[in-house]
Amino acid sequence: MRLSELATSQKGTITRVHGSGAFRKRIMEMGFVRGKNVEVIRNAPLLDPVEYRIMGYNVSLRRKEAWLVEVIPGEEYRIETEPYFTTGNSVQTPLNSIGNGKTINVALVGNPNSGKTSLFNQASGAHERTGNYSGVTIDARETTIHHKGFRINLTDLPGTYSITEYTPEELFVRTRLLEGKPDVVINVVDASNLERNLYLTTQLIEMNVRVIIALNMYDELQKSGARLNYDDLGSLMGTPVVPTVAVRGRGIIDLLNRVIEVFSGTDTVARPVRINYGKTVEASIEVLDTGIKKNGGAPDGMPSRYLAVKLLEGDRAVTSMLRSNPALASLPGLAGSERSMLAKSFGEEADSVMADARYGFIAGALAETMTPGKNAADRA
Ligand code: BGO
Repeated sequence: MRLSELATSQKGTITRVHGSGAFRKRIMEMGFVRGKNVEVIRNAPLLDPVEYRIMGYNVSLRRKEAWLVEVIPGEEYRIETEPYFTTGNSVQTPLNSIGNGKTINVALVGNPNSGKTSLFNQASGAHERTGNYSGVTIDARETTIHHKGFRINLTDLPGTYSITEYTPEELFVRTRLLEGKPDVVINVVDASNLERNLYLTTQLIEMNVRVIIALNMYDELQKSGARLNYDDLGSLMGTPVVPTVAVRGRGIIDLLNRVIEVFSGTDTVARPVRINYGKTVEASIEVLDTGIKKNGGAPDGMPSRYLAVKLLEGDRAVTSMLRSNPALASLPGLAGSERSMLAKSFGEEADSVMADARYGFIAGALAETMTPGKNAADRA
């Protein structure tokens, strides 16, 4: 049946997402993927939109959008995640080389409401000055912090759920990361809603940037009774994890210490990891990655695997960037053939399969490191 057919308070398990383009990708990134539980918060007959709860968030969808999501009623129904989504060392060099200077450029990224502003204010308030500057239409705040003999330029980028291309904020964040090449990225995540927040982290991992996770709202996680071995989580994801309670300024100094260690290459946890999409998708990524490398390589030192992944997902910004590059102009066509082949093989679009894989990667990492507390049921 369709999601729009569930009544208020009814729960369901998602089996498939139909539709195409931006809408489908967007809701998949919000967590509407195969196997996830969803609950109807408010569904009044003939009224739009309908409100749902998924992965600890309330999301409103228009009725005709909810009709594109297939569900099985009930939350007992479990769809097992493929077990092969493991990490492996990446063969690619990170976007940024190890630093040896005394100035560190750090970008702050995270979901809205993860506590990014609180963290930025605490970090800057304790130090020297805060300035504002503008992007094209979007503001990013900057501050300079002096810590242990280093000058840390901290830029607060707009809050986003994903780093794709569907909102100006997302594109702004992506461009600032790929072109601005900060030395270190601090990814602020809401510890009380890890599964959803770590989706953005998987995208950062794919960009091959040096990431540190600020495990914010750690107080909320502790209050819920959940237990998390955050050191192990960091090892699995190749990103150091530092618990913080930004509103109280807790953990900020540890975070800055870790920034210096990652920048200097002395951190033992930080390493590039690869999200494994499974044999069939990996073969398509390999075709595109090799195609990019054979034709002069990725522009501006971008990671070729990242571009291959984006091409396979049908990312319009990456597709048009490569089309305008004579050496790489054939790649979007090749990606189209690979996408068709994958759609036949999986019975669903490549971007669905890949969003599934990212959530599988997160689920695998959390299964090994976290014991959920109360209120966990609605996030399953
Ligand atoms: C309100 N722990 C807890 N418990 N809360 C935190 C933490 C933390 O570590 N860090 C931030 N918050 P932003 P974005 C609020 O504003 O920094 C809280 O969007 C309220 N406001 O105080 O704005 C923080 O920049 C009324 O909460 O996040 C803020 O990423 C009642 O998380 C919220 C309760 O933080 C978002 C909270 C009128």
